[in-house]
Amino acid sequence: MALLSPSRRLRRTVFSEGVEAQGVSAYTVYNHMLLPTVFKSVVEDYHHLKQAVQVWDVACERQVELRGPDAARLMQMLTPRDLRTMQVGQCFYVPIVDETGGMLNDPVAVKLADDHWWVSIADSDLLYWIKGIANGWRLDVLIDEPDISPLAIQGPKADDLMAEVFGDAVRNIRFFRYARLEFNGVEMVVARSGYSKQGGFEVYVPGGPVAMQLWHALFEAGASMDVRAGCPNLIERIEGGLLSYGNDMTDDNTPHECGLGKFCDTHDALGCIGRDALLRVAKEGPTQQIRAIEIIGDAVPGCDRWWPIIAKGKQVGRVSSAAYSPDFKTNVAIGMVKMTHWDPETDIQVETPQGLRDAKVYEKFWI
Ligand code: THG
Repeated sequence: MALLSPSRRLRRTVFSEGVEAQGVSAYTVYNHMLLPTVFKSVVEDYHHLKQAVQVWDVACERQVELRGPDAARLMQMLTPRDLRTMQVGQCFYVPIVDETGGMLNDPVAVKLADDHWWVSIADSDLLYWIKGIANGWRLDVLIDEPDISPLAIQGPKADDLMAEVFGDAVRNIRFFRYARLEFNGVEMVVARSGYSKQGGFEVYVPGGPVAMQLWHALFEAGASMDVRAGCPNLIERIEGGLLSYGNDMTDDNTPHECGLGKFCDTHDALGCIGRDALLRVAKEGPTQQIRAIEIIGDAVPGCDRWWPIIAKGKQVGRVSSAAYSPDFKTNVAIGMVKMTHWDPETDIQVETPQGLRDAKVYEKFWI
């Protein structure tokens, strides 16, 4: 593939100089911003993530900030997930749907106060939808993109590394909760979360010199732990069934099709946009759903377009992400499969660029 031309529109991050010094070898574009995808190789990065600890520049997970008396009401209008039990100090994975029940994004919502929220977005321009809703409903809330950049610390040694830099308090942070901790006199939100199944944290880092100071402090403290710069790993995230908005689902899909029905509460009058549409799909059930797919045989190439899923000569779905897994010694994939073929262990075929391959559908992912 040809190179991408850098420009002001393709935003660098507050950590980009650190990422480049650590030898990033490939980027993708996410929320109009650089997101590293490879350092040594996807396979080397994968093994290292599972045995040590990595520091990830995920600044591209931009925050949409809601601030003001109507912030909580607006947040509940945006998602079918019931937020009534959510406390300050918690993070929730929340589907965001439009009026037809189509997925617009699958962010992490961070409740800073009743009248102050961050929506940590996946790759779609959600700011405009949120501003449109707030203005259309004349809500008393300010919406913007603050100068906050998530930095993820992921891997089995993440607790030890973070304890060196932020103190032992990090060890007591529970999954999808956060604490406010200081680094160099600057308070930061530190959450136990992240886009891997290896455990770890996300620090919501304010802009300015403190961002690169934190980057350097993590590498100094982690020298004995073999800390490296890393990034969300394609193989590991498929093994873990972590969905990627724009790849595995789009606004053509409902949360139920994405296996996110458990995050939808349509019984109550929560006032969520798209409730009527979701009520219908919840009642009738989806006719296709995200599944784990094993593609048997040699390593498949990268998946940069849908690969049709075929059974008895007919299309019954499509694969959207695929990679060879060194640990499971097979090709792991994510696909959308029609209900006629979504039962575990159903035999199917996948039309890869290298031809038709035997494959199997599973309900559960690998990790
Ligand atoms: N962290 C933060 N922001 C993000 C992401 C993140 N924004 C973009 C993108 N990732 C959003 N998508 C996801 C997808 C999965 C998860 C988080 C964000 C995730 N899922 C867990 C799982 O499936 O095991 C837990 C879900 C739950 O039970 O609540 O973590 O990674 N800040």
